[in-house]
Amino acid sequence: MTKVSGAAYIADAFQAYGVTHFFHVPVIMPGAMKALIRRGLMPVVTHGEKAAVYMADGYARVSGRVGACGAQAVGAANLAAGLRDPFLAHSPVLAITGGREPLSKYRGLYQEIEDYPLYAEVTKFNAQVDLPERIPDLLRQAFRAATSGAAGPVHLEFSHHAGNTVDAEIDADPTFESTFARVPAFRVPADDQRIQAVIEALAAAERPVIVAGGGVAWSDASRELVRFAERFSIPVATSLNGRGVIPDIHPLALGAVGHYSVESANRAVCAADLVVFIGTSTGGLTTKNWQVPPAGTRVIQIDVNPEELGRNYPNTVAVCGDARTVLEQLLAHGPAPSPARTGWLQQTSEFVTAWQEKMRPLRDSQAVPMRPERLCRDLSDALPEHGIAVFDTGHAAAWAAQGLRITLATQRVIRAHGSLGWAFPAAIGAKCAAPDRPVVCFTGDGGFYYHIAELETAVRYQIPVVIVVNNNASLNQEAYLWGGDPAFAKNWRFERVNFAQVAEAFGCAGFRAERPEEIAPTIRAALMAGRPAVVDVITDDRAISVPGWVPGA
Ligand SMILES: Cc1ncc(C[n+]2csc(CCOP(=O)(O)OP(=O)(O)O)c2C)c(N)n1
Ligand SMILES: [Mg+2]
Repeated sequence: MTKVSGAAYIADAFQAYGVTHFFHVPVIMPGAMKALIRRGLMPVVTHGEKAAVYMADGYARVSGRVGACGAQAVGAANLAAGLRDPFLAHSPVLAITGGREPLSKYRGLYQEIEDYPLYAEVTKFNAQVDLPERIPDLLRQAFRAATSGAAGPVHLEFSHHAGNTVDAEIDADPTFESTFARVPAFRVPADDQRIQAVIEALAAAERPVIVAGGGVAWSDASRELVRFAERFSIPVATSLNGRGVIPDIHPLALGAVGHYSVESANRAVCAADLVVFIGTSTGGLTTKNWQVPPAGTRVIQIDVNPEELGRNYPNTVAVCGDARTVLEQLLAHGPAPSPARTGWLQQTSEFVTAWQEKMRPLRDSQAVPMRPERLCRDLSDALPEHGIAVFDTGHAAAWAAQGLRITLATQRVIRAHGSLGWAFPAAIGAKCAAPDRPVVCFTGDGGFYYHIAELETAVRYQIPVVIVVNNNASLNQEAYLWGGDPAFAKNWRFERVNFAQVAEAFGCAGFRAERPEEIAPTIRAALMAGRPAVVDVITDDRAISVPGWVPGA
C-alpha cells in the first residue's frame, strides 16, 4: 500500500492502462487533470459533452484501449446521451462525472439533479464512488467491465459536482491489471466438440455465407477471417461495424449486408443454405429486420457473449469464444473436407458484378451538382494505405455501405452506430489514438452541424483530421417526409453555407469541390495540409440511396 491522492492514483491508472487522452468539459477532477499533464498524458477540453464521448469512442475503436471522457454534474446528462453510440457498438468508454454528496443532497444544491440512473441503460457497469477509499477497486472494476466479454461503456460518479472526492489522500495498492488494458481482455477458445460440429456443418453446406460483424474488428481477427473464408471457400458479407474486415476487392467479398447494404450481399445471404455469423448481434440493421437471411435458415453463430447465441436465429451450432481464437481453431483443423462450391462462388461473384454494373453510372457520374456515389468513389481512391475512414449515420451510412470501397487490409472503417453527428468528433478521437494514420471523416452537412465547434478543438490541439462534408444543404434523408411540398421546405432544407469558409475562420484549411474532377485533388490536398481540413463537397439534394434489397423486391 502507498499513500497517494485519489487524483494521482487515477493518473497512474490511466498511464498503466494506456489511456493517453481524457476528453471532457471542465470542471471535472481538476487535480487529476494536473496529474495527467505531469505524466505527459493529455486532457482534451471540448465544446460539448456529447462530442467528448464521441472522441473517447473513436479513440477506443481505433486503439482497442479504453477511451475516457468526463463532465461535471450539470453536464452529466449530456455525457450519458453520448454513450448510446459506444454502448450499441460495444466500445469500451469510461465516463467520469461529478455527482451528489451526502452532506448536501436533497437540499437544492446549485445545478443538482440526480443523473446516475441515466447511465444504467448505456453502460455495462455504473457505480457511485462515495468515498475516496473506493477509488482503486471501483476504477479497476470499471476497466475490467469495459474490456472483458463483449466490451462496452462504464460510468463512475465521484461525489461532489466536480468529482473533488478524488483530491483526498488514500492508501492504495498500485497494482494495475494489464489484462484489462485492451479489448479483448481474454481470448476465450471454443470447446473442441463445437469446433468439430462447425467443421461438419460447413462440409455439409452447399451455399454457405459468412456475415462478419464488429466483433471481428474488436478481436483484431481480419487476417484470420480472410484465411478462414479462403480455406473453406465461403463468401463474406459484413455488417456496417464489420466494414473493412475483408477488403472490398477480395474475390470472396460481398459487401455490407442488411439495411444500409449492397444488393449482392443481401442476395447471397438470402440464397445461402448456411449462414455463419461471426461477432455480430444479428440485429435489425444487419438483417434488415430479420429478413436477411430469412427465418428458418441454418445458422452457425460465433460470439464472445453467450447471450447473443441464437437470440434472433436458432443456432444449428452455437460457439462461444473470441472471434480470432475460434477462427484459429477452425484453421488448425487442416484442409476442410468441403465441396469445391464452384457453382456457388460463381453465383455470388455474379451478384457482385451485377451490383457493381448497376452502380457504375452513378459512381462515374459527371453530373453537377454531384452524386454522393461519385464522391464516395473518389474518396475511396484518395484514402491512403493506412487511412481510417470515419462515417456518420443516416445517408452517410448508406453511402458508406454502397459507395466506399476499402481496397487494402491496412485500411480501417469505423462508423456511427446511429447518433447523427458522431463521426466528426469520433474522427478527432481516432486521430488521437493513431496520430500517424490519416483520418478522413465522411459526414452530411446535417451531421456536421451538431459538433462544428470542435473544429476549434482540432486546431487548438493540432489534430489534423480531414472532414469531407457531403453538402446538400439539407437533411436529405428526411426529405421524403414532406413530399416535395415547398410549404415544409424549412423542415429539411438548410441555408447554403460554405463550410470551406467556416473552416478557414476556425483556423483550419478549407477546400471546396463543386465539380467531380475536383473531389480527389481537394481530398488529397486536405490530407497534405498538415492541419485540420474541411472539404466542402456540393452534392445533389435529389440523390437518395438505394434501399436494402429483400426477397421479392
Ligand atoms: C441523434 C439523431 N437524431 C436524428 C436522427 C435521424 N436522422 C438520420 S439521417 C438524418 C438527416 C441527415 O442529414 P445529413 O447529415 O445532412 O445527411 P443527408 O441525409 O442530407 O445526406 C436525420 C435527422 C439520427 N440518426 N440521430
Ligand atoms: Mg445533408
